Amino acid sequence: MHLAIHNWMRAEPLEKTIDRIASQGYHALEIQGTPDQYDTKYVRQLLKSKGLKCWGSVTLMMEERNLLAKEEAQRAASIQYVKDVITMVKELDGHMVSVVPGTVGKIVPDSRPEEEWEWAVESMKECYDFAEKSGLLLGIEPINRFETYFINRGDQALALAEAVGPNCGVCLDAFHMNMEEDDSVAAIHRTKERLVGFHVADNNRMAPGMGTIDWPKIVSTLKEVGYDGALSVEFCPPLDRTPATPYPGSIDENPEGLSPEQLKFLEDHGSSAFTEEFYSMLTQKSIDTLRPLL
Ligand code: LER
Ligand code: MN
Repeated sequence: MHLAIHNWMRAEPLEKTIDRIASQGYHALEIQGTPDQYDTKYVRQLLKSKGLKCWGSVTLMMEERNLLAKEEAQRAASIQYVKDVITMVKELDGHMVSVVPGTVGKIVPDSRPEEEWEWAVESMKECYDFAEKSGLLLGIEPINRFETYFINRGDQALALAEAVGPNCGVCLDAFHMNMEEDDSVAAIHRTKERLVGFHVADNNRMAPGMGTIDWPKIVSTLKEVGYDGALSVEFCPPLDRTPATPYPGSIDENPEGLSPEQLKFLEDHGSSAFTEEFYSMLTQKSIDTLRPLL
């Protein structure tokens, strides 16, 4: 197992992110699914120059992106988006793509369950065939009920992965599991054959070690089931606007380079823009908690 980190949680130049994570001792980046934004030749060089790898990417299911949308054209555009993310990861010599099938923040369905399931399977099959040809793995990621009504638990992701194809994987996320699973350890055991990615944040979505999740137990369970991929750090902190805040000055009042869509995406995760100092503290805290457990 090795340590990776996502970069969608704060808008900043990739050079800055890469410098920080290299100096803190991370091994890899799970790069945000924004293929339009990256020149892969340049990013590959940048990673290499700091001794880092690209582990994979995560789909950012914002705005109209939805693999089980009612409208066929919307599904087609969402499939093309996932294919573009796969191509980006291939060009970065990465390994996998975590796929959230529905739009983040869409918590009310607008079609019948049978129809949606069929659309989700069809869309995922198209993405899967493309990933297979590219030599990459897909991991369907369950997220909590306040971000999607569709896939919230490992068993649901497993059912979808089984309907999609023999190599279709599942990506679990300790933060979401803590909210939705009856037993996270048992869920890891049930998913083991298809586990291709694992995201980490604590129960309050702060850095691992800043909440109540039993990290030694989670990491030893991953070892027990033979998971040998990345632990991808993905905190997305709540921002305290009251005088009770333990982190005064953590809110970034004038975020640079944050588009309205990205801001909405952060808000749909219960977070917002935060300062570089706060971010660096969280990336450091994550590695301090996890590195001794690897
Ligand atoms: C993505 O990995 C995730 O965990 C979400 O909350 C959906 O973007
Ligand atoms: Mn995740």
